[in-house]
Amino acid sequence: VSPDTKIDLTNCDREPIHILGHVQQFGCLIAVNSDWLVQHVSLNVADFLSKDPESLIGEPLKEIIAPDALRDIRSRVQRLDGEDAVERLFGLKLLAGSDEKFNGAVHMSGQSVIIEIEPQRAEITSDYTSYVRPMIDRVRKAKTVPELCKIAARQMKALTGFDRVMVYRFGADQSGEVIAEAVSPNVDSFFGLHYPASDIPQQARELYRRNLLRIISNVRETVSPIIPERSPEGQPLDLSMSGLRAVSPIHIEYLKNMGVDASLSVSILHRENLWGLFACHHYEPRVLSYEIRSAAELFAQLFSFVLGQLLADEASEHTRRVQVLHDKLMAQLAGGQSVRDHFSTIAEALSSVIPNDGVAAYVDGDFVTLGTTPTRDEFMGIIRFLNTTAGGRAYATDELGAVHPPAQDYVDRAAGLLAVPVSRRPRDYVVLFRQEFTRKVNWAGNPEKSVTLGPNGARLTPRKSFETWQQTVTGQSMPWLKSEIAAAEQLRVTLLEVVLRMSDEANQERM
Ligand code: BLA
Repeated sequence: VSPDTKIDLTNCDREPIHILGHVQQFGCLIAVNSDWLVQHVSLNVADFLSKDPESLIGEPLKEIIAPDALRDIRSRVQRLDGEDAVERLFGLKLLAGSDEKFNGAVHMSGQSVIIEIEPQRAEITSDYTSYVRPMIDRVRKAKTVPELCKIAARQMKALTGFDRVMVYRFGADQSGEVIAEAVSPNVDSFFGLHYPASDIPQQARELYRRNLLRIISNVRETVSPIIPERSPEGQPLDLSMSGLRAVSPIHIEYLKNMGVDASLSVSILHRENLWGLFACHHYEPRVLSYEIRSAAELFAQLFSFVLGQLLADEASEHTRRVQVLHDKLMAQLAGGQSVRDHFSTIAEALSSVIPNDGVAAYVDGDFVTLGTTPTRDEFMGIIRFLNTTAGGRAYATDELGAVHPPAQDYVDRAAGLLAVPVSRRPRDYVVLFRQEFTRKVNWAGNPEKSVTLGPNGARLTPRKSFETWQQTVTGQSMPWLKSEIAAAEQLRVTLLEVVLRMSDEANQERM
């Protein structure tokens, strides 16, 4: 980074973490080309296979490992299915004439086959799936998302033996919160703490959607370089799907600053998106056997399904309640009166599915309210704002003052609104209001100072202090949930029908 380069957090997003060219020491890597000639090895093959790394480059793989093992590896490569597929091998006898067993993984990286090898560390069965069934039986009993995450954190802790297992959930702004945690005795809690988006940069999140598990077994070890650094075509080896990949030095520094010696994280996906992570810390170096890592990954995948089901159940229950409400409203509002006459019915109906502090409506020049709302004059200002913004659909903001500055003067009455247009042209609205809700957010360190300049000048370093930093958020209401906005949109259609019917009837009476 040159001194005049602007240092900002987007620099983090540009670190090419998939081609950093090193593996961790708990295993070694061999990459071969389509002729099964060795293209790259990590220098630590010497420790595992007792071979001189330099001498292996260009050699046929069959000269290096035992025939049976090679046959197993080749058949797994044939089984690879799809771009990011990885096949696992357990109990390989790689060395001719030796009974020593290894575990391995194979995957494609461009035209190369990457073979990752580590000693078999567990005496236990290679049937890692057998660990997972009882874990899933436990989590399936949960009725709510927080309960589910709490049980899952405990199960994950029992499986991996990490000192701290957290369920870390991403928010809409990509910052995150620890929503469940299981810790060893004498380990302080991070429950409820928030972390800024920049702690996990964009390219890392993208990678974690493809490769679900990463372990950093010892933040203090010297990682092993892959030789040669580049292929004959001049390309570094893409380690996106590797399990041994040594991670970004910036992140290593972050973990050291946190006082962590080993880290494990497993992705939690919801509809292809990264919903959160199991984030785990250990206060000593920790190498997990490949079986346990595989079980942790499978557990997280099944957990994601259970989570998806709970979230879908919650959403469909809401939709069902709104449907009931629709039917009820259509029946109740059949008569020929005006919206004013029915306002309390409408307001109460809306409030039964979308909690609020007040409801106001402006229909055909009529202004009616219930509960805590802005005044008529303030409301007319809001209407003008909505006419340029809402675009005919339900519109929500939890910080009206940020988009409509006059509202800063009445946050005590309306800090957030959810507006439902009830005529085809912009003009008439039913609006739900929420008052200011002052809340405290506990951050792990000041989020505005998530990086500092390092001792060597213009180099980004993660923050040193994770001491709780309390932010007081003002000027905002409780946020409108996605399901609430969806309900409002569903009810907009109902109200539109009702309003049209009323004005039809009114017109007929006039004729
Ligand atoms: C990666 N950052 C990560 C990862 C986690 C976090 C979980 C995934 C790797 C792992 O499993 O350890 C962050 N860890 C957390 C958080 C908690 C936790 C939030 O336990 C909360 C409890 N990090 C910074 C800054 C930069 C940065 C300023 O703070 C960039 C300048 C970078 N973080 C960074 C990078 C990675 C990362 C580059 C990717 C590491 C890799 O996979 O190579």
